[in-house]
Amino acid sequence: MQEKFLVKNIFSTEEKLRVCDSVHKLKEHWINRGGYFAYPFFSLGAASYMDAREDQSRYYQWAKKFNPLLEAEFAWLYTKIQDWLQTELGKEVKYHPKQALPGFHIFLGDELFEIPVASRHVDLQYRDLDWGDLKYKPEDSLSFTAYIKLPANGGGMSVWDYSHQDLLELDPLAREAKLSAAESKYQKFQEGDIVIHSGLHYHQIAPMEEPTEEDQRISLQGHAVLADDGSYQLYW
Ligand SMILES: O=C(O)CCC(=O)C(=O)O
Repeated sequence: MQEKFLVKNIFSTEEKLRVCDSVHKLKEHWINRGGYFAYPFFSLGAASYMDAREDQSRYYQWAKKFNPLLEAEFAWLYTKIQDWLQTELGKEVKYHPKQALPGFHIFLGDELFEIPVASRHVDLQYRDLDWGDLKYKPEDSLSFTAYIKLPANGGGMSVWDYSHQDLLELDPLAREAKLSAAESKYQKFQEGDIVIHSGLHYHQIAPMEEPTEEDQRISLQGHAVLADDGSYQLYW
């Protein structure tokens, strides 16, 4: 079965520029995520899929550090996204007070991004977090991305028709083999789009097409769990 995407273009040119300016203003706080090859990939904010994987301490330390910074600079953006999600989802939407606020993925143009360096994954990282007393329905989690700036040749996600459930019984090697053998679909998005999906189909930040040094890919990334009280609780 195919993943369904809800896509709306909600950001004006001024708003996109404002976000980009703010992201660059906070450059000293970008975290280099380029790993061994030091490719120019950064985050602004703590991300559970990278920072809470083995243990939670770095995630919560960074959430404490980055949340006030992000809140001070992007309060208007968080309100806009919260209002939009509430309207689209027909449910109350809250930023969970304990978790990291949705933050930014930042890629600067580099030919290395022509190869798919991002991970192919499903979004199950809520499992790695401490939700305190909150009870939620894991099957109703969702992911959202706001594409603020995209490379000149476009950007989006590679998406596979396989869901987490489809490949659950396979061991990691067999799962990778199955995904590698399968075609993915390049789901292109436009600057200013915000996109909601289940996060439960295998997906990956799509490689860039002939990137130049002028290109940038800046997106706001968040996820949500549906709490038993009927509210979506947002985090990164
Ligand atoms: O930036 C994107 O296109 C998607 C990012 C993503 O899949 C994620 O962070 O879970």
